[in-house]
Amino acid sequence: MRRIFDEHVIRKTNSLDGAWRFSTDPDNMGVEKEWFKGLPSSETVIVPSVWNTQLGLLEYEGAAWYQKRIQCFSSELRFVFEAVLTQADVWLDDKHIGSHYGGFCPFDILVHGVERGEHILTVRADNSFDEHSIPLALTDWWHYGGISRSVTMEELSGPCAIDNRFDCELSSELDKAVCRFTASVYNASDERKSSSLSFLFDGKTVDTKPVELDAHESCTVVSADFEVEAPRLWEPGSPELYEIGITLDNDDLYDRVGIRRVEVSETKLLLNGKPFEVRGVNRHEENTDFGFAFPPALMKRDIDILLNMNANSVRGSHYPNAPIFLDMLDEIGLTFWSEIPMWGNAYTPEMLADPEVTKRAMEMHREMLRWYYNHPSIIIWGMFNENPSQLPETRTLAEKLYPYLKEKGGNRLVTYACNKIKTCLCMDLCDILCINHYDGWYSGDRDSWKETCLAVVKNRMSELSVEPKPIIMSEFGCAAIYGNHTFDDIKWTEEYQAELMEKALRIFRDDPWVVGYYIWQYCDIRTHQRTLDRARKYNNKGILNEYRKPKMAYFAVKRTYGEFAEKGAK
Ligand code: ADA
Repeated sequence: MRRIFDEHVIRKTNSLDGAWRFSTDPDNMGVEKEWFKGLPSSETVIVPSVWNTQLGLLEYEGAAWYQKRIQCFSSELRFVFEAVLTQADVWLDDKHIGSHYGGFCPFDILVHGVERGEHILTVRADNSFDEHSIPLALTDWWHYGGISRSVTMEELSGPCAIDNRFDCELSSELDKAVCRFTASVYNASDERKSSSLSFLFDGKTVDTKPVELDAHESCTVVSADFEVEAPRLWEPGSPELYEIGITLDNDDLYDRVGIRRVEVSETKLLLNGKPFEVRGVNRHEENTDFGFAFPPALMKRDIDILLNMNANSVRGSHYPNAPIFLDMLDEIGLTFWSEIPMWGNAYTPEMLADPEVTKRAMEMHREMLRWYYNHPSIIIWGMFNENPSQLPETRTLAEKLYPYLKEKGGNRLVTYACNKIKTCLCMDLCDILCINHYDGWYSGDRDSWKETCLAVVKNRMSELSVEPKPIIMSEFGCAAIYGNHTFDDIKWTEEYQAELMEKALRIFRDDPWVVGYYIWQYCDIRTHQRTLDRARKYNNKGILNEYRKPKMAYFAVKRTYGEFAEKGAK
């Protein structure tokens, strides 16, 4: 995968980014016509990218095919796709080798018995919707398609490490951590093979275990627990990372982890035992010129902007972000909320009760944990955003997701973004209550938050007999068109937006239950013409425009966050 460090030193990895041949398939005839044997067009595109940024394809929705000649020097291959929107089917020559649903999580495909030499790799990407889609056709972002993140081919041999999960529990005094690894090992060979597997932590071998596997068999190996005395803790301001690794006779896998503890205590949020105030932004990993194929250099620029505005957290609204962005956050010390793209009110009771929708939601969460588990920056898992949580069907879904994420998600808080503050049925199924509310825009005014939002939320909690818990204001804001100024106090202007942000933040900070804020939103984003009638076909609630030019609200938030940071968490 594309990381900011080398995942492998021994294993041979080849980037398949770069030029691929490309054909759209508007009549959906590629499978029948066996396009994996050769595409009808000789057009070239650069992967990663989304097809919508090609002239003429902005609104193209459906299937498109990508094809590339590859050279293999090993008969055992692993292809890692970091993201294909949304349904992917993959062929090696004329053999279908795998498929995957969900546009924002990596997936891998193991292939064995490949003849050395030249082959054709083909990917069919399809971003059309069906009745079980996650997300549904109604979204407040552009519906891009294509191979939007990097592709890698790895050459495997013998037993090799495919996944590596690191767990640790800190003592109550935070002066000792008990840690363990869980590795999944695959025998990429046609014979029974044995190997010696070593777990490395901070440059030292902490355990070694023999593994013996039949041809193409997998197993899970758990290290013995080991102790880290006086661990250097990960937190914003001192993002201490440890290098970890797994080595086998002929293979290796490296990662970086942090030791930290996030928890709630009554209405407080604690990071490493100290109150933590979330000064956050909602950020779509989207750019007008690149869509969801967001270049790492621009990620770094976004991080510089976030640090400049005194933020300490990002909500990856509304889908898992690129792994390399998470690497950057781990390293720089910004916290992150990761969620699946289950978005909005359009889910009907029938859809929510449909076992296929539940299956897809569960699978997306399982994948998010698989690929993102080791990132210390992730302190929150989000189950869904603005699902109709007044419906018993949403509650039934949350009853499945919440315990799953608590049990399997490591030391993280689990939540969902709620906008049904009067009628929500799920307020007990989260560690921290996250509220999306738009006073001063869709309802209320810029001063009304206490009565129209905070009091209502607390009242609903007491109606449901839910014990007090911390509240995060997970979305609030209003649209302002970049450069639209006024002497009058009117919506859509930079002045109105700046005042709303500052007023809202101060009201929230005064409430003892509110421990954090994610402004909606970091920057303007393209949004779909078909679904929402938004000015310029953009969601204009960014405090930056789509080219990251600051509006007045940016400076208001920077000033207010800076003041909060100076005063320290409540
Ligand atoms: C919701 C939603 C966001 C965005 C926002 C808005 O809260 O979660 O994705 O659509 O509303 O701008 O109205």
